[in-house]
Amino acid sequence: MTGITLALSKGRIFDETMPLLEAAGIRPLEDPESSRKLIIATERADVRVVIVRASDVPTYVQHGAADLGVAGRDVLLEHGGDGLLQPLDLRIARCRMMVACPEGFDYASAVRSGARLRVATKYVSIAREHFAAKGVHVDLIKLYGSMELAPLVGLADVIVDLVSTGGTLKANKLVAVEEILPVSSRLIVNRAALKLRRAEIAPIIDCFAGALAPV
Ligand code: PRT
Ligand code: MG
Repeated sequence: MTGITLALSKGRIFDETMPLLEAAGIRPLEDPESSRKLIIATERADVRVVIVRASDVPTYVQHGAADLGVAGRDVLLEHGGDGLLQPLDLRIARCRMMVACPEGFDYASAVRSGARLRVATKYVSIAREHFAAKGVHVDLIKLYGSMELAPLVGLADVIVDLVSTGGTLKANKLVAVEEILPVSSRLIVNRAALKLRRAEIAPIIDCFAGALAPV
């Protein structure tokens, strides 16, 4: 038996996946926040967890370096789903992908005017698709973080970012003006691994499914 590798990111995904792992009897033996280890053993000798950046989880699973992973819908939409199955919405790390702009900005008129809208975001594919569907011409400006700053210093008219409490927007005098899509994290599985090692991997998926609260 080769064992099963599960890819997780530190922070909210690890924290919110933890109760599901416990319910599935695969509690990690170390906390990635305090341990510097990137490979963490679990209570089950045949299951290990690897700690990677949130946006790298689909890459590890797609290439079979991990059999399973947990990734946000935002990350999956940006990465693309090649070689991946998404059997479960874990309904964790929930937030919303939103368009936001400075408090005084007239978004409705800007969109109606037909002029090009300058959009700063980490989520270029999601933003491109959203504005294309609305028929709005955009100049996309790719950022890797702190999107909230961009409209404040004239880099962009609006941003596309995740919002959960709204506290970050508020602190920067920005307002959400449009929801693009609701986001939660999904269990993802390497398609080939599931086919070849179904007897090992399918029960893990079932454990996650069983650990979810009824809808
Ligand atoms: O942080 P790092 O650069 O390593 O990577 P990451 O930001 O992709 O990872 P992480 O762990 O921060 O987020 C992992 C996943 O959590 C994301 O892919 C989302 O699916 C999900 N998630 C849920 C969120 C949020 N809520 C969230 N609020 N990811 C990010 N945020 C950020 C948001 O971008 C904004 O900067 O939090 C800020 C807004 O929060 P509020 O509460 O002020 O509205
Ligand atoms: Mg983050």
